[in-house]
Amino acid sequence: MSETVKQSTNSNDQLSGERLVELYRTMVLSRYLDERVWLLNRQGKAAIAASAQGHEAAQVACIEASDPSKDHYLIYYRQFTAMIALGTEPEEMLRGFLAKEADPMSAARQFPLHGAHPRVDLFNFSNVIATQLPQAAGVALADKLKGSDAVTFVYFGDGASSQGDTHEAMNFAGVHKLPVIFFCENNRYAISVPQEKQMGIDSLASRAAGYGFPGIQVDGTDVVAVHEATTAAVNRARAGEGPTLIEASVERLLPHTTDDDHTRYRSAEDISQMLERDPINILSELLKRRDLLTESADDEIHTSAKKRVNVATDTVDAEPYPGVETMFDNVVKGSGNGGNS
Ligand SMILES: Cc1ncc(C[n+]2csc(CCOP(=O)(O)OP(=O)(O)O)c2C)c(N)n1
Ligand SMILES: [Mg+2]
Repeated sequence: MSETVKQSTNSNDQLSGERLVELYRTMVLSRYLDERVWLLNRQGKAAIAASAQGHEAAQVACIEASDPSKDHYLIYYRQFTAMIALGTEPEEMLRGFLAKEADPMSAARQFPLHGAHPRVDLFNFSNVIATQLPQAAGVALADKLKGSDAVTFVYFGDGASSQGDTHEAMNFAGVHKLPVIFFCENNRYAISVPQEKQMGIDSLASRAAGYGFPGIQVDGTDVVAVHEATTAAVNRARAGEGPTLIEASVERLLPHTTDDDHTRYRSAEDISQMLERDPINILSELLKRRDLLTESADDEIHTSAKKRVNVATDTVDAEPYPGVETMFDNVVKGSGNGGNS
């Protein structure tokens, strides 16, 4: 049932030139903010970060094919760009990374980008991999029972696809034809474990056949191709035809997290090849080829993103940490055993 790798046809996709430039703008902002967080970690200010560098095109294009006014998104820790595309402000992201009092996600109680972000309807994101998939099946089931045509998007990595939770969620969603899109960002690594040591198949999308719904492999560095594939999956889901598995092939341009050094397990050749698949360069070249972006407009996009990130950094750096007296606020306590349950 799975199809081969989709490249953009540029023929029948609905993305206008104007929207393509807007998506590029979001990707560039995400890239600078992501780089800044990495620097803040090296300065000892941000405890840990997982980067979306290399995943930006897949994330913006998928969201672009959705309807944030009604759809649901269950994200994972590498969804930096998706969070921005869904309306999270750079300040809000930084408050999480710098564990400031005003962190909207966990009030500085958890890892950065963990917890929930109610203002943009994002909930329960965690680094316990694959837990979000059965939850997504549940959200989609609720929508189906309510008669809503909302679609649930759930994001995960190639490593998470080996968890039992993933199998259970896809099986359940296939049986009940739930309006859920399983969006796998396959960067070929689960921390240091390469894909060939994680699974005995080349195409993760081919697994969908075992659950009774289509699986599609798409070039995740190609905004137009991801948008086309996701639009088709959204149409299927809204029409009551059930789930789709999209495997977006991306690159993880940085180590797994700020605590990792991928030169210890990736060859120099692997690293130099993946740098050629940087989605920001790919989209910039596409826009210029199509006369949608001039060099000076490109410079302006980069300059304004840098400024936006500088303003956000200065603002949040000056904000207070939570007071010691608030230590037990927002913490769920057990009962009957002194709060140790
Ligand atoms: C249930 C569980 N097992 C193991 C881990 C440790 N762990 C954290 S991230 C990760 C790799 C996940 O790789 P992948 O799903 O490919 O996502 P990526 O980080 O590459 O985007 C692992 C094994 C975890 N957080 N949760
Ligand atoms: Mg991975």
